[in-house]
Amino acid sequence: MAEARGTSVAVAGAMQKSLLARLSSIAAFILFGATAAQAATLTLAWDANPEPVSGYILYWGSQSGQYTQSLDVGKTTSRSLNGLANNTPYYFIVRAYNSAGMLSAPSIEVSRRVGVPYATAADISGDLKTDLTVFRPANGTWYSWFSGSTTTWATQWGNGSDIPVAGDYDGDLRTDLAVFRPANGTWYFRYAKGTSSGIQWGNGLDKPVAGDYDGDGKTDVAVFRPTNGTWYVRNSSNGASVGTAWGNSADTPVPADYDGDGKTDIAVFRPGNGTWYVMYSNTGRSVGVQWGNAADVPVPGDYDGDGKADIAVFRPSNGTWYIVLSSTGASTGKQWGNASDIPVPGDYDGDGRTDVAVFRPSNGTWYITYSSGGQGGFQWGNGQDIPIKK
Ligand SMILES: [Ca+2]
Ligand SMILES: [Ca+2]
Ligand SMILES: [Ca+2]
Ligand SMILES: [Ca+2]
Repeated sequence: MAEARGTSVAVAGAMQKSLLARLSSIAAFILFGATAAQAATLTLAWDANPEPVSGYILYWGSQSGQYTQSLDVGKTTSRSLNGLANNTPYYFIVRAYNSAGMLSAPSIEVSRRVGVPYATAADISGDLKTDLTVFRPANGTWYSWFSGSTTTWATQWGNGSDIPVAGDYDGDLRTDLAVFRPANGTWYFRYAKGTSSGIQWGNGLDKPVAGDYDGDGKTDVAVFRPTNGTWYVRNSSNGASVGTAWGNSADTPVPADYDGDGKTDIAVFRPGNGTWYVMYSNTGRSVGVQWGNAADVPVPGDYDGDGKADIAVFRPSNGTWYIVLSSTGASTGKQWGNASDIPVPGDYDGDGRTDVAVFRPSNGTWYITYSSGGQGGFQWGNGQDIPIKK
């Protein structure tokens, strides 16, 4: 029950606000996501068009921009769709029509994979808000402060030479503590439910790139091997091992769901030419997008809340975030942070949109600017800690 409630809230707020801000003449569009508990059903909702309308038409399909089905839902601003296929991505738009039969321009496209859990990054407590969490190498302890509460929590897991690789490995919508140990190429998991396990995957030269590559709602163990530019993924759904050559030794892996089909896409940022090379999981198509330069830190996230990761960089030299919004293609710049800060994008307010945020080692403070409005500063951690962002 908790899963269904939380997921709905997170997705809904995102769509509404992002659309209201930009598309005043088009129906704003929100989407209440399905979870494993309410499979094959989605509820879509949108704001009334400001001009007089006679009704609205929903369009959807399983490929971005290709809407194979539509439904005239009349003069209403929400609709539940039943009978959608589980483990299938759906892409939606909505248009208004008036008494003359004129159609409004389409809304932005929103997407959701049906019937799988959608965890929030670095959400230890499971309320679908990113929590403030640091891993302290000095004692191998994780310290978390749950967003919007006074609750704090600490658990020892890992040691000083481990790389934290938090994720929702069991698909219960709570982030599990996990470390990758370069010394033996082993991943050690401490699940939110209290159990633990380990698996050997990768070697000491590999970069861990955990993500949900097979789209079952559970984080998959994965490494990028710089020596041969190959990604080695272990699918959580069936244990299969998949190797994909993508990138070279100088690249920074930037896995995220850029096409919004619910599967993490293999992607690299190449500092030498400031180009992002993304392989879309839904179509197999690949693209190269020039965005950023060699000194920038890649910070992909879903800043506009349309279900697709946005290409983005943090530029330390001027403390500015440069983001390309996937919903419109528009780019934005936001000054937030300084050269010594560590960017920690996450959804701290739980509205389904990634918030711009930094961790400042010099004073152990998190500075967050919320997508839903307002800002916050929270002292949590110290200069030797590693802030957790996924
Ligand atoms: Ca998975
Ligand atoms: Ca994808
Ligand atoms: Ca997006
Ligand atoms: Ca947010």
